[in-house]
Amino acid sequence: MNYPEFPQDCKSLLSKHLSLEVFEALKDKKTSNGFSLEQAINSGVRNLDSGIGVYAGDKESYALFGALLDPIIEEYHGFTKQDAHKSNLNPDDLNAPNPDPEGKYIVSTRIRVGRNMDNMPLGPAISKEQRDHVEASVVAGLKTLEGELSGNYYPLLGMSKEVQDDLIKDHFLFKEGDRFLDAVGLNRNWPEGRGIYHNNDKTFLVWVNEEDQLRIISMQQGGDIKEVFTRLVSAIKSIETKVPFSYSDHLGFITSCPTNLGTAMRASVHIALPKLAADMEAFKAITDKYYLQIRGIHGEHSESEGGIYDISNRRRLGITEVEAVQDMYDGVVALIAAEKAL
Ligand code: ADP
Ligand code: DAR
Repeated sequence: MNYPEFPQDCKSLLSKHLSLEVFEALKDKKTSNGFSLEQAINSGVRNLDSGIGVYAGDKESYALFGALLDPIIEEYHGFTKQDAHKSNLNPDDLNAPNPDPEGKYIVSTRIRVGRNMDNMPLGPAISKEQRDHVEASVVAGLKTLEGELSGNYYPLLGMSKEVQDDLIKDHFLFKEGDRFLDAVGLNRNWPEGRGIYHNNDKTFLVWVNEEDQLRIISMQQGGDIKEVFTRLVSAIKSIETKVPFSYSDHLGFITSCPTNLGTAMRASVHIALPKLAADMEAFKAITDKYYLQIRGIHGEHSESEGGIYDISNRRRLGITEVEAVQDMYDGVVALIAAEKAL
């Protein structure tokens, strides 16, 4: 493999931190699952518009390719090798009365975490047999859930295109054919081994074997962020008794993408801010201040529609789950105040 040349306008953290020295030090290394540097960086090499451009093939990748991943993790999360991750999944510690009880701004709230099975490769390095085993293990665990969390599993294999398209359109199911995931081998054997579990109300959902082996999701209309968080915590605590999660004291919950390490949590609202949207400088000054990320209405790499934005916490590692949700909540309160003032 030759040292990849990135164009001047490439902004990915991969292009910034893959010096020739780091490349030479890592280019011939492979993890015990056979995952190489070339595989880890292929997404950023092929997709020059990547923000990060690198994925891990297993927990071991984070140590073996640390010369490249550590500076990327430090820059994205503000988290150094000396820092230790911490967790707090106690909803009582969240100070978040509904910031929009009249429903004038917040359309819906969604909080998700990524999880991967312990002692298994991550999606980029997993074999078909291992991925099918993960699906079977996770689904067996999900089928024991009770009360509000009880539901059904719907494999992608055999799902009608109409049902699949409706679930995606209504923000419940992951998109297909993501080119960033494709380039690191996360879409191999698609759609086999993939699917979605959800309860009847679709307020609790689990994606199986997309970017991570589990995406545990709580969502509902409106801005009752605390209720969404409380449901998610209850689900995480039930599932973890059935499925062992990959975790490290330093990096928290292990995920395929370094941006999701730690809490692996993204807490978001779909929120209508038409006046602020007319002043993106003021909008971004607030989202920067509260460590927020702005996405479009159909998630990552999508555009806003009708002045509605997906606003979520950007930090995931080195802060607790309560702090991640508090980041989002405090930012949303500030955004609503700014919208009201305009
Ligand atoms: P993630 O990586 O957190 O799963 P994506 O950005 O890929 O998120 O979005 C996944 C899906 O979740 C998309 O359909 C997106 O529209 C939907 N979504 C994200 N946040 C919300 C929200 N607050 N309300 C409703 N749907 C949401
Ligand atoms: N395509 C990757 C995505 C980075 C963060 N989003 C994830 N993991 N879904 C990029 O480098 O832009």
